[in-house]
Amino acid sequence: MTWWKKAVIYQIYPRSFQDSNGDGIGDIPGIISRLDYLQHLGIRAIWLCPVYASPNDDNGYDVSNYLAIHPDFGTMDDMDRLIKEARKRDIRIIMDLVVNHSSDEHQWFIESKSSSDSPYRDYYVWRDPVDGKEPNDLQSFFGGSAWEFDEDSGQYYLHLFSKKQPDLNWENKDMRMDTYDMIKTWLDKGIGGFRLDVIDLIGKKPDEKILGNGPKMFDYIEEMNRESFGQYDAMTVGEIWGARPENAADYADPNKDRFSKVLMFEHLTLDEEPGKAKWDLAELDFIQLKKVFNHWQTNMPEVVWTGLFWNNHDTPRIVSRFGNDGEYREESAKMLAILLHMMKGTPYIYQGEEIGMTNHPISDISQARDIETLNLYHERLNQGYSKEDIFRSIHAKGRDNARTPMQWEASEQGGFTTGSPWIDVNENVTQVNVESNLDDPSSVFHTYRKLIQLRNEHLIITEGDFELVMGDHPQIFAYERSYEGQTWLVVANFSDTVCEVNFSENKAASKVILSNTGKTDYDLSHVRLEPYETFVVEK
Ligand code: ISL
Ligand code: CA
Repeated sequence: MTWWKKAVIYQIYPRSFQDSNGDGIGDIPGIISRLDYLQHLGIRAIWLCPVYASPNDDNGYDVSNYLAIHPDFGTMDDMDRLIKEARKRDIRIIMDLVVNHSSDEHQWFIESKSSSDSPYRDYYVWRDPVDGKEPNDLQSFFGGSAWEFDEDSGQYYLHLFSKKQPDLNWENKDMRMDTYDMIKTWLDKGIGGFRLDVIDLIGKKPDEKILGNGPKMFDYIEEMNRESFGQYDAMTVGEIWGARPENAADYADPNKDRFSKVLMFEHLTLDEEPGKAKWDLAELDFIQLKKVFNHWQTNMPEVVWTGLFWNNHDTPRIVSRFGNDGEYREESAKMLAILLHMMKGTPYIYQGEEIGMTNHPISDISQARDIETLNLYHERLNQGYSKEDIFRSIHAKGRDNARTPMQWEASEQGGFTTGSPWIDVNENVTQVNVESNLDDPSSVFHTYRKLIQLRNEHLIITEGDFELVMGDHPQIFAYERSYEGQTWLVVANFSDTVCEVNFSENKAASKVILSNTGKTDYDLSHVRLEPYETFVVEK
């Protein structure tokens, strides 16, 4: 079996993981110093968010040199050391590849902008004005027009994200070949693969307002595979919000030489008003949540592998979002862990999730760091929204929630830095931290660790069939996995009230594999579940 089918992957947001030199910014030496911790947890790969040279308009997702390390994070020697030290612990480094756009400070863009005759002009998307205005009304994902005017040449360039993130023109063959060379340089260093940022946008046709899944996207992905990572033992995973079981094989059929797997995003779109922005909050539809997981688990084509996750650096903390970050923080964090890690696919853990870190509601906009949140705040103020409304959205969905420093110990800066951190540490660091999790065998951390061990030991988790149970129940999330005559039943009370259920089987469970209460026997004909109580039994 390919290594990444059994593996659990850990995502690191380097600015917020571990500072080693007191400047308040997490760095690569800091990550190296925590590799033993990650090995103890049991993960087999790290997805490392961007550490490349960058003016940090979007915290590294605006790359000014793909082959240089940002001095905030260290040096290329530090990076080589990280790759080597991780390998010693059987951990691979998955780099974040941001090639839909670069920074406007990348040499290519500087050349491109310098003259309409530059050989690099066509590396980006330039268009003439229409009636003295933007070529069309395409909007940037971070607000405002996606077109920025350049006085010198009298043309506009496209930026689907901030204006400091000009979109690369994938129709240009030289640009593509330069990009493949860069990819190979990284693979030659011994990294384990790539997570490809917004890769569904590279086939865009801005004149026709086609963004995701443009007509040539699959040609580019195939070419990229053939010309770069396909020549290596590399795991590749695309960030494709629109992937569904129906089209997943287009992205990740191993016979088609595209990506290794697709990430599941659909479950993270269920608490917003359909067709509106993520900021337009709606109550989670629990029945729909179960339906969506069921659909992915049962209708995914046999050859396609799924990446499973609850949260990342762009989304709220899952315990605050779908769990309960007050009275039942630990119970619900463990419930969410068990539900996801007992499914088929490769689970990703976002840093801090393994200790049940929560959202961090800010009280003043001066505490915000993220460009998306800052733009939203000003845009909605101008549109007449009340501050109260805007903060409600930011508290629920702002990306800084996930970007507060990792909470290592119960001190003021949580062991993250000896200096002053670039973004505030969550005040709950005194209760929520790694140190206390390690000491307590029933902690959230130890639940994650146990789940990883189980995945290593039992093929039923990676290979077994999935069947949703009690799909219409308003509180219970339950499913069965079965493999070679064996059946495991996973049952969770996805609510903060006690719940009683009877499974038709008229017998006590034979064996408890795991529970978030420490209880070791359940009578399936009559189960009483405390809030968020969750267990896995072999039937
Ligand atoms: O965070 C989001 C919220 O509204 C997403 O829409 C996000 O912009 C989208 O998932 C793309 O994300 C990726 O590319 C962005 C970068 O800001 C994100 O951090 C990255 O994960 C641009 O490179
Ligand atoms: Ca530092």
